[in-house]
Amino acid sequence: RICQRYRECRDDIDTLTPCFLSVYESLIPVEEEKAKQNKLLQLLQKSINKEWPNAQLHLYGSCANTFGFSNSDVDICLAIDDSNMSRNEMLLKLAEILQSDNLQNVQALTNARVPIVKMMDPKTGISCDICINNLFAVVNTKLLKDYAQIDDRLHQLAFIVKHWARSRAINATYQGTLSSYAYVLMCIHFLQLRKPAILPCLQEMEATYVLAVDDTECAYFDQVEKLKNFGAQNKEGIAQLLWAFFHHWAYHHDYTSDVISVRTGSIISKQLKDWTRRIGNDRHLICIEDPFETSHDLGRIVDKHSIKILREEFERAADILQYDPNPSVTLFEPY
Ligand code: 3AT
Ligand code: MG
Repeated sequence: RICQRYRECRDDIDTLTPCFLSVYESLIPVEEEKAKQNKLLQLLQKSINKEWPNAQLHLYGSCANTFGFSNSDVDICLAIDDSNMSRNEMLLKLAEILQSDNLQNVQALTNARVPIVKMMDPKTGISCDICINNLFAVVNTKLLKDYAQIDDRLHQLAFIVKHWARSRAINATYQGTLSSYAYVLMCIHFLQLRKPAILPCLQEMEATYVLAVDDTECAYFDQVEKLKNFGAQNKEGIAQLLWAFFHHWAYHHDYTSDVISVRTGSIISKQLKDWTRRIGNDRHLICIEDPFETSHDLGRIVDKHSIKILREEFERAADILQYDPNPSVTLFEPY
């Protein structure tokens, strides 16, 4: 591993950029897809308002943070103020409303970390997860969307990394691998640390957006249109960045002591977070700090077995970008 750490990137890396850009373009959802999602949202809003006139639906996750594929699920948050009902009662009632509106596979998952109702719209085939009053998700969705507007290379990198993770079957938290949200944070952090930096750290800048969620103040600089030229001094193309991204996670990241933190735009220590040992099911074998729920490690679901799989996949990807004659194909070969 040591000798691999210091090797240089292949000479022809920039000639690979056009191939990766066409992979990226093939992943961007078409406008019709968005229109279908919005229509479904309006229908749901209507049927929910019959029961709860003041309730509001918000899109979150990849259909609102701009990192969605055309076949991504639609994540919806129901914002409602009903002090007469517990959240579980609301979830069960929501499931009832949806069922009577002929939505299919309606399931209330009341015991999940973020309890949700799952369902599928038979007319469009769109699957949805609906959570209740989860404002953290709405705020972290906005943060990701705002970062995406600063430099196009974040979008390119994150789409390709998500596509790679799906192709290689390492994008499933229930199997101990990472969520899409975690992969996008890894990309943002990586671009914050490039030299010169491609992304700033919005949470370290003067706050222009502030929202209190429970007892946490979520604050950051959100006037991103003023930051359009932020990364201009860095001329790296997407192929070079992919090479460096996978190299970082394969050969440079210190898994024993480092936590990546988009909130601070830096690496912080596991010691500082008290994430050095296993507590219950949280193992902290790869540490990704949530930008707002800072006691939350997005890597905590990764176990002894899946960390090995993840690291082997990072190494495979780094090696493909280094040596393979056709990396924009080989990288995504199904697992
Ligand atoms: P897909 O395109 O659906 O794969 P996504 O961005 O919708 O990507 P997820 O489905 O993993 O990502 O998650 C949906 C949103 O839920 C993203 C983020 O706003 C929130 N979220 C997911 N996991 C966490 C988490 N562990 N902590 C806080 N928020 C989370
Ligand atoms: Mg989603």
